[in-house]
Amino acid sequence: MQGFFSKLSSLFTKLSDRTDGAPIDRERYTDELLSLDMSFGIAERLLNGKETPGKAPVDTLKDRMKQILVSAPLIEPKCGILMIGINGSGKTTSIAKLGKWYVDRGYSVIVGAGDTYRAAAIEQLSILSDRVGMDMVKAMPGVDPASVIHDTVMAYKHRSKDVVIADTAGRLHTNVNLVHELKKIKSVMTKAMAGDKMATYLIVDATIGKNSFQQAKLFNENIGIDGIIITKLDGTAKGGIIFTICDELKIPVVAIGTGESAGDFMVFDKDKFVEELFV
Ligand SMILES: Nc1nc2c(ncn2[C@@H]2O[C@H](COP(=O)(O)OP(=O)(O)OP(=O)(O)O)[C@@H](O)[C@H]2O)c(=O)[nH]1
Ligand SMILES: [Mg+2]
Repeated sequence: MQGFFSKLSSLFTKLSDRTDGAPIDRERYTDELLSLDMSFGIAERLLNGKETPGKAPVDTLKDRMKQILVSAPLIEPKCGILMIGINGSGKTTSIAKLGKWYVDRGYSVIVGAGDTYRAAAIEQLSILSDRVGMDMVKAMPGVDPASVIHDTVMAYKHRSKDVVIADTAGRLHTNVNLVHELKKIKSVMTKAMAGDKMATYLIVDATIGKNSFQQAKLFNENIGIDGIIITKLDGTAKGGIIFTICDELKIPVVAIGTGESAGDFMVFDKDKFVEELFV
């Protein structure tokens, strides 16, 4: 298990190494889980409750973890992906990671520079797209982002690409005008996809912790979210936040970002994740 989950992992490994069948020292482990950003409620639910007769306490614990976590596979080509989130959450960087994931599997990807507020945002996406080997559609700063995304989807169709990913400008979930703009982008994109599958992914910065819940709730109510990408897990060393995000939001986590490079990316599968925590 990678560094940022190593503390969580060594804690659970300690538990699974116990062969004496004695009850888990709940107080001690609750404290340890809290120190890794897990909420008190979740730590309690994981460690308390009846043991299942005939089942090792550690297996019961694994079952409980799998019940709390929510995951889903990334959307399969041919498809469109709309990336949304607050400023600096990691949307543009995650486009490079996601794009690389598809390109590495032989799919062709085109991205749309839907953050038309800043010239630097268009430039950033352009550099990342070149590096990963993705086509890009862009317009001058200030152009209506919905029209850029519309043109990007048209190019996806004409060039027979497998995946189209739309970047958007960061925005606060509480900014009514900007959330309205996002709604328009989504509806224009959905229409342009003309029946091809589409997913909206919310990019959540793990280092923000609990502040991300209200964000996600409002974005989900207003825009609709199909999956979450949790970024900057390398900056926390406290993987417990994944449990809290899943439990609060009940929206599947599809992938996690673990660094600034395009390769620092893992798809998220809750069953594998739990098993690996105990290795
Ligand atoms: N350590 C680390 N840094 C990350 C990760 N993902 C993104 N970053 C960094 O976070 C900063 C913001 O990333 P962007 O991808 O530009 O974020 P954004 O959501 O597109 O930002 P806006 O377009 O301004 O809203 C950059 O410095 C990225 O390198 C990650 O998984 N780990
Ligand atoms: Mg950006």
